[in-house]
Amino acid sequence: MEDSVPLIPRNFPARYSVPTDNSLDTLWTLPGFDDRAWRLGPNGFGFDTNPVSVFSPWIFTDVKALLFDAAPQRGSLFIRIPFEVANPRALLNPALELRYDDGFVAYLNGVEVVRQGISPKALPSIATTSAFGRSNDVAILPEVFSSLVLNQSFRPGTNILPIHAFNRAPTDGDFLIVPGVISRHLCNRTNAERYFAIPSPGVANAIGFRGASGNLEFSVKSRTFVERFQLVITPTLPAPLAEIRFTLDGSIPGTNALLYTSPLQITNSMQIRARLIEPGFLPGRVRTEAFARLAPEMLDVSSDLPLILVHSYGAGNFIESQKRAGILFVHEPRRGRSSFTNESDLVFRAGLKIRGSSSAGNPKYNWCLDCWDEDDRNRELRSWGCRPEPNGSFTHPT
Ligand SMILES: [Ca+2]
Repeated sequence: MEDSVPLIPRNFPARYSVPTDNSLDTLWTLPGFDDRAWRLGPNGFGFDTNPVSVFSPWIFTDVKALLFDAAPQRGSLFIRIPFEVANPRALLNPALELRYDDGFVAYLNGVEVVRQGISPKALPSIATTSAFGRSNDVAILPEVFSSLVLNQSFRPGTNILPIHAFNRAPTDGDFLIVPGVISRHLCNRTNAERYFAIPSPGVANAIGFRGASGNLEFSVKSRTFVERFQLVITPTLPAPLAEIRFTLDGSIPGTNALLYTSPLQITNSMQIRARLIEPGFLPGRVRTEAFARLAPEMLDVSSDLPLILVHSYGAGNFIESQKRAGILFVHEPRRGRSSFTNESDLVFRAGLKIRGSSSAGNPKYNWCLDCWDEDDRNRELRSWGCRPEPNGSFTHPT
């Protein structure tokens, strides 16, 4: 059962434009963009040259002159619709609701929230056309899109819904875009399992997620290296609508983290934390892989003891007062000698701090370390004698 409330009144006036070049880039999607020079017309944009039009009941601003009749013909229309939200946290199951023919990219306050008819990684431009043509009977049915990134992009006060709508081709004889935002009372009369991002004891569940996004595969696992290389990150299972988001500063990647669009060139020491984010699903598991570039003087280092390389990846020096995340690369002896140029026998995340009081000022101080999982929680790493409790300690060899 669904009972939806529109946040944008029917035929509400919207700004629209047909840019003739790409100089606006994504600036026009930002809330502060000055759109006063754009045309103003009631929401419900399109045209239809078919003898019998199924779009006409939905068209309140005819844009045939700007698109189909223009020379050259054009297939992209940019729209900005303002609407008010008093308290985003009080919004009940917000969603976008669109009638469209044939594709679009929708933003909310500058953040892309959903796209249709264009591949996930393509950069939209004024020349963008929809990868598929929709049947007109289907195009007039409202389609509802909800996602975590949409929920997180509302703001109190005036919100801006920018839509880049595009046709199957500039020569295509029909076009429709009717964007809206709704909030919904939902009642799931089902025993199907659902997953929830935020616990809500005492109040109704939100619509829930069908599950979590999938996992990621890295083409190269954590290791030391000398020569630069290329790193490819792919979903373990096909996920055409998913995004791979990643960070390089050790933080957990969220929906605003860097968007992975092409292989990464690894030229220096870096730590990559990535996760898959699929619309309608909880974000996937975080995966961390770390790479340590060996300085020339480290190439010839060898020992009859295990060698351990510790890197904080920009988190600064380890201190006494609290544990900081680092990555440990463990190199066991092979044929009696260990070397950093061998493949690492063990690489893991850990929280490290300087241990002891009197010895802490020594040039070679002791460390206290916990093996950490992706959420900085202690975990057991039996193969290295690293237990959740008590803290492992780590004495500098002399
Ligand atoms: Ca069309």
